[in-house]
Amino acid sequence: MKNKDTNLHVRGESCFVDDFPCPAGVLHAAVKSSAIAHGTIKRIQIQNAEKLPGVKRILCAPDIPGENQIGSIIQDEQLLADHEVHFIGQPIAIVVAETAEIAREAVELISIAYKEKPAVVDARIAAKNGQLIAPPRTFSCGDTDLAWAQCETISSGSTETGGQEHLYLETQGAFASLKEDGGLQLISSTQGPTAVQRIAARVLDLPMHKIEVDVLRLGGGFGGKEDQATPWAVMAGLAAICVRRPVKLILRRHEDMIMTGKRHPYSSDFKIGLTQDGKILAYEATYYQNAGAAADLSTAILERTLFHASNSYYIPNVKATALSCRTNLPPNTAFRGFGGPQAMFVIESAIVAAAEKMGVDASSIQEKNLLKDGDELPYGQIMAACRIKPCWQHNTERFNWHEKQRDVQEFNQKNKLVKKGFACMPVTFGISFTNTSLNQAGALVHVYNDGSVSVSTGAVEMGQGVNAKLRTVAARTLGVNPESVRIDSTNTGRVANTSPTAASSGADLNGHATRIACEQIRQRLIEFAAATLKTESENITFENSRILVSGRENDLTWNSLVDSAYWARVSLSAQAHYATPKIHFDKSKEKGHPFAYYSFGTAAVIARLDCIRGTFIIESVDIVHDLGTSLAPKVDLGQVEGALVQGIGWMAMEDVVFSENGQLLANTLSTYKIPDIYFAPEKIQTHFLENAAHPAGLFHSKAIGEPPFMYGIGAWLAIRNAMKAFRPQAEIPFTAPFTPERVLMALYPK
Ligand code: MTE
Ligand code: LUZ
Ligand code: MOS
Repeated sequence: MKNKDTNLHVRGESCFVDDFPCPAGVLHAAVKSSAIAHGTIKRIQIQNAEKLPGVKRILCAPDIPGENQIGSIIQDEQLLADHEVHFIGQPIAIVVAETAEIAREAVELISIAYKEKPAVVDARIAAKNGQLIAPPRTFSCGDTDLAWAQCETISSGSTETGGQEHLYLETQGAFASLKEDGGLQLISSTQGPTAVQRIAARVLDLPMHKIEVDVLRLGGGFGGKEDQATPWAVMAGLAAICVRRPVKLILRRHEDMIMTGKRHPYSSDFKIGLTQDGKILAYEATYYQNAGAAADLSTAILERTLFHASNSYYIPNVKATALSCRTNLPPNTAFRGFGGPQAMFVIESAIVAAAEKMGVDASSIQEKNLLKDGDELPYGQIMAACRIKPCWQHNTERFNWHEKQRDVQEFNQKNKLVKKGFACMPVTFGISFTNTSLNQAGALVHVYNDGSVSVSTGAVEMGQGVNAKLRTVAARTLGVNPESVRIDSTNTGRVANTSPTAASSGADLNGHATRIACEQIRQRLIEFAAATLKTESENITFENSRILVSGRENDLTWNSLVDSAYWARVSLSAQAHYATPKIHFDKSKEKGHPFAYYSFGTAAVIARLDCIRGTFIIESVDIVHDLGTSLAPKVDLGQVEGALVQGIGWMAMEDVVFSENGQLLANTLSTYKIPDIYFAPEKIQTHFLENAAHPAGLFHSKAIGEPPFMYGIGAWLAIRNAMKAFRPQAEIPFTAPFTPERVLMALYPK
């Protein structure tokens, strides 16, 4: 089944926030933000802006009726700065005007006088200054101090991974309109409608039931709209309340890039110890996370970094410490992988460092240490239904690693200035929100008396195909064809108290809730059909929109049964709630069983490097991925390929550059480059592991959204191997992204 939005997208008919027809009297908002990275506001002059024809109102912190506070986990972030500013791009005032152009012109006429303070943009410096978002956390198992003595090889080093701009095609935005009782409807481009509702209620001093948040679809989120869609919706709501007219607020690309947070850059230290035969005995890591100026989701992201410290490997002695460091950059936020990729880069770097010292191929160390059933992870969860070895094994055989490695070697012998590198990347990613409480979802299903079905859940469609999956779930459970199922918009009035669509678990959580709601309706209809046909309910099944008795068709169709059930006063609606069973985590011990299950896979990457120019091409990526029994194989294939290319972009192209005083320099699409089809690997082959049913999963499926992102690290490893083939003695830093400039600097050190 294709993503159900495909036809609309191709014809340009899909509606995003900015596409909804505007009601009469709509006004437009634009945001004035801080020009300095750290300091205090001495004076805000709005007179000139107010005088501009078409300007209706300028709103600042004192205009906020409730709390000027949008922080979710830690309440440390104002909607509009009232006194101190902490990053360039921090919102200070909102202009409401007849057109977006006038609003933006007025923004330029607002003048703000600041008293500047020194800015900190580096995580390690922030840590040294004691600027932490929360106390450091450590996950450990065994005893690393004792283990070092038993190690044959010990390597240590430091790594750097950069930020990443989400670059969702649809920029942040919202549309707010008033209801007759002073309530609000917010149409928001958010992954978390309930988060928007909750924070809007707090800031606008309204009960949550007076705020309805509606989301049709997003033009991409990638985590950037898990928390950071909220302020724009709240601002539109604030403006609508203050001017008593509908208000639209859409960020321009440039504004979006400057004002919103990105993937967290990390600076990390590692130490790894191995036995003579390549078993990893001990591993220590310290992560300095560059959180930016406010907590946002940083502590949750840091927690996932700790969970994935050892990636796909069993290591008996581990000590991983993580610090979330407050700097004067925009608050960094969720981005596909949520701290997992940053952790995996460090352990893979450590393995490379050890392999170089031991004179072996990193892949031999990777393979020797892969997890298996019964292994305990540093946070106490016992590995079960582990498929990392089958994925690895299958990849070596199906895609002929030995031949590939030989070809690469031969190529390198024949070519002096162009070199190839081969590398593998195993990924083991825990599925569940690490905050156990978030692992719940709701669904509301209506069957109308013509037999058509409408499904509402908390899931937000952002291109990942969750609606296609939910539709499959409802159709299969009710035994109707998918065309008779419609997935309605995500609306806080229909499904309440939802978790954001994130952590790759949108389809899992909302799919289970949909299944349960559909099962309730099905059961009622089965009993009604049994009574009508004078048989036992066990004999009744629904298939292809027909009602079968003991497997045989008869006159009853789904449509006729539903209609008679309605006239017999059988309820055709159901609401259901799902909470992931068995998961738990004790933060006081840092031990537990936080994940419902794991997603596994391996990628083998070949890179071809031009050693004169520093440019490279990713020749091929061969993937074996375990997605259980897919609910929508084409959607999942798209997720694997998209995540892979996004991951390679993070590792080898996208460079978020800030100046020392906190100004984003890569702030347009001409200075911030993301992968396009020419940069994508020349060849991607994806194989889904066979016979991989996941019994506890939704129709035996597994989550797919984030795990393949981390295959991108394989590209970094492959480029590095190509560099090593050119300069075996070069000291190549463990720094990403490997842009051509960085590659050249490492190949030709001064
Ligand atoms: N795919 C597309 N096309 N657009 C997106 O914004 N977000 C990713 C992933 N795939 C995203 C995407 C992220 S960060 C997550 S967490 C998951 O989709 C969320 O959706 P799911 O839980 O339904 O997989
Ligand atoms: N969001 C979140 C996430 O709040 N908790 C998580 O564990 C998570 N994991 C991945 C992506 N988003
Ligand atoms: Mo994805 S980072 O969980 O939105």
